[in-house]
Amino acid sequence: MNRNAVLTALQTAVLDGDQHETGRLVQVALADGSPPEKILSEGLIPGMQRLGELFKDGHAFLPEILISVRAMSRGLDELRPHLSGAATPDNGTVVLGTVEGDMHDIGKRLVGMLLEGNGFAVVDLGVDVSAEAFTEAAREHSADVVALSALLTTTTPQFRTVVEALSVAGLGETVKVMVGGAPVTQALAADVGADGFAPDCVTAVDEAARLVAVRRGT
Ligand code: B1M
Repeated sequence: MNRNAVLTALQTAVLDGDQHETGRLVQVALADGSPPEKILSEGLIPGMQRLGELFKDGHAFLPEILISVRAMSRGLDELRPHLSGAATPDNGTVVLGTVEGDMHDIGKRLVGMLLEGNGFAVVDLGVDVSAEAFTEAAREHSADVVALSALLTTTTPQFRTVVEALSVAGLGETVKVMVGGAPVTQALAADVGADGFAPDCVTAVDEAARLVAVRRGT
């Protein structure tokens, strides 16, 4: 199989929810010399996106999604050491999490992995994270950026809650807030008072770097 065929097969393995094949194909792609970012953006993510479309159109259901999530997680576990290996975490500290009421974590994990791989120290608080927990972690870790993910239109209002909690805690002027997730737009980010927005995990790295530079005045 050539490199592109491996990536196409990887999409299918995620879509089919075949966790063993997903793990195996990530190893094959790495051994073939495909860059980890390419395995992510042309193998794993399109498989999950295709499933999302099928779900939206009523051709896939929650059980299929859960099985594919397991396969995707297996692929991410194989990829993680290769995305995070080289860099030293001195580009800034990011406190990351999915907001309260929201259990979606795949996109957030991708953002965290790419930030780590690009030299940021990442404190991942997980999913369903309260504004208080974000604020405490930002203070405890002297965060440069608090990065908030939301996948539900019903949970995006939590962005504003976190922005306000940081402000009340006296961190509003120092800590920068970045938001993202499938239903999030630049306009929404501005509306909730966030400092930054990224539409995908690759752009999130550039946006975090921009916010750290603004915060540090560099
Ligand atoms: Co849910 N779900 N889900 N779900 N789910 C969506 C989001 C939905 C769009 C499906 C649909 O109806 N078409 C819909 C939301 C509708 C809306 O509000 N607009 C939905 C719903 C309704 C629900 C439930 C309410 C279903 C129910 O129970 N009736 C329920 C809610 C549970 C809860 O959170 N309280 C629910 C549950 C679940 C599962 C548990 C089954 C599972 C999540 C498992 C897990 O994450 N561990 C799940 C999944 C998998 C999905 C879909 C199919 C796929 C999401 C995903 O992982 N995408 C999704 C449909 C879809 O998105 N098309 C759907 C792949 C991932 C790589 O993309 O997360 O967008 P994404 O991340 C991207 C960017 O958005 C960005 O970078 C990533 C990569 O480039 N990004 C950031 C993400 N965070 C960022 C942060 C940043 C910057 C960029 O800076 C901080």
